Amino acid sequence: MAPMSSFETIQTSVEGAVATITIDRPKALNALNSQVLEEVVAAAEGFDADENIGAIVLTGSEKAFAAGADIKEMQTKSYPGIRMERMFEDWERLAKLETPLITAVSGYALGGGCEVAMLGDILLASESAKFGQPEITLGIIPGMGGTQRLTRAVGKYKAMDLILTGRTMDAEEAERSGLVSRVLPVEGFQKEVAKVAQKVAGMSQVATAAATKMVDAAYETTLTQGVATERDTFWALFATEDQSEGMDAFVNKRKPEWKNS
Ligand code: DAK
Repeated sequence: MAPMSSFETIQTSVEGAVATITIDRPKALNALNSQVLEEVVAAAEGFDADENIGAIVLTGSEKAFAAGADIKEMQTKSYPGIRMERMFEDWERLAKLETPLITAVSGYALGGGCEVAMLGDILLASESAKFGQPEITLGIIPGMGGTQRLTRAVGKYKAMDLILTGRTMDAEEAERSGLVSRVLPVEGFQKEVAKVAQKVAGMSQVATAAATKMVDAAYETTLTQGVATERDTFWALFATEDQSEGMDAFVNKRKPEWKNS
């Protein structure tokens, strides 16, 4: 990956086993252009490959996680050019990370911003978060999974309401609808996010990778097949050192020391 210091649209930091990627285009409310995509994916995949990292946080500023794809960059695109360059297809790579990805939204998460937030495994929102898919107001539709992931998260009728009217919903409605994992106070938001991330990063990485894979499988398989695969994966974890360590630590009333193997 490009050296971390050469990133221009994001900032990265590491605290213990938690890596944080912060989208940083304040003048455009963190609108997602091609450079943001390249840098976020490069940083996330770099952290994913780093065995010292147990959780990745993707966040923005207090005012905006991201106000959508960069409309000024998209404005002059035409078909088939947009298709041939496979614009924005690579955002999907975030859904394939093995390391748990926590998306932390304060302020606007609109259009592509909402879709990127939904690529995470855990979605944390500050009380100021505003979610929406306003593409319809631009004469287009969501194109990075909004019609699919939002519908799976909140159901057909709430998704249609948001996608057909372009309205935004606040954090409280988003939590009630099943879009967000937790709503946290605006003050100290990033600190609380870090606590959740540290908690996840403190687990066996073999177990977290298996858990995220299996929960994601719930969207792709039938119940019978999903439950069968879960059981196989569960059995397979009994071949890991971390299963022995976790259970021994419980029985002997001590903290486990994960080997991630
Ligand atoms: N793109 C470019 N610039 C943006 C932007 C955006 N999405 N959102 C905000 N900005 C810029 C504004 O133009 C303004 O820049 P200057 O005029 O100062 O140069 C600056 O950020 C501050 O914005 P405002 O002055 O508008 O700030 P306000 O607080 O008044 O309003 C707002 C905040 C978030 C309500 C407003 O900025 C807004 O409505 N923004 C647009 C929201 C939106 O429509 N988002 C959806 C974009 S469409 C694809 C897949 C998916 C997509 C695209 C392609 N492919 C597979 C190819 C996704 C599409 C989208 O996300």
